[in-house]
Amino acid sequence: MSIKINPDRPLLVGPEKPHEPFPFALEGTVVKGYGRGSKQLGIPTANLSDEAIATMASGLETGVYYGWTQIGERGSTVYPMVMSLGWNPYFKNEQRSAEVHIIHEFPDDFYGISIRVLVLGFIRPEQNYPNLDALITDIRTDIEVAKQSLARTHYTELKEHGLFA
Ligand code: ADP
Ligand code: RBF
Ligand code: MG
Repeated sequence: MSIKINPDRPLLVGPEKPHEPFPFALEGTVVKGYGRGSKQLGIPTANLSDEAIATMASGLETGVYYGWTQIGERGSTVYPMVMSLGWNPYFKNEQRSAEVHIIHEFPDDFYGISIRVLVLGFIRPEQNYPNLDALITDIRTDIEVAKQSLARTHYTELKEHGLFA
């Protein structure tokens, strides 16, 4: 597993304060995906149910986003996240998917649980890659982008958004 990040990419992405269509809120359920997130990439992704994908398809382009997320009960801990919305060209998926990597280590899986996502910024379009290592390097970089970009005041304060209360 590679832990490289791409030194040529900026780590601060988006304006000082989120603006339309952000913050973009969605709720759904964690469903079974294709079973290759954690195994192949070392980056597990909570795949969202079709209703949540439909909500987003109406308001967001495909691509990679950052924001905050919460699983299970309202009022519980809010974590930073990166989300891929799209067709996963590297794996040649035929259906649109939305996958959230929560930037936190969990001891167990949480399939079937409710998930709330507040999308705050666009990072980049989806890309195809020559190999898996290149994909992982870009996802590792996305995680750094999310951490740095969310550390700004107008992003941090949105952890208290009504979606999570
Ligand atoms: P699948 O293809 O079924 O989505 P993954 O390999 O992508 O399988 O693993 C995703 C599952 O791992 C999630 O549904 C969740 O239950 C669990 N998981 C554990 N830690 C995390 C995390 N930090 N972010 C997202 N999912 C996690
Ligand atoms: N898949 C792609 O084919 N191209 C991408 O650019 C891409 N970017 C991603 C960015 C993030 C932050 C995450 C979590 C996933 C991304 N994926 C991308 C999806 C990846 O292929 C997916 O996690 C695997 O299909 C495993 O489920
Ligand atoms: Mg997954």
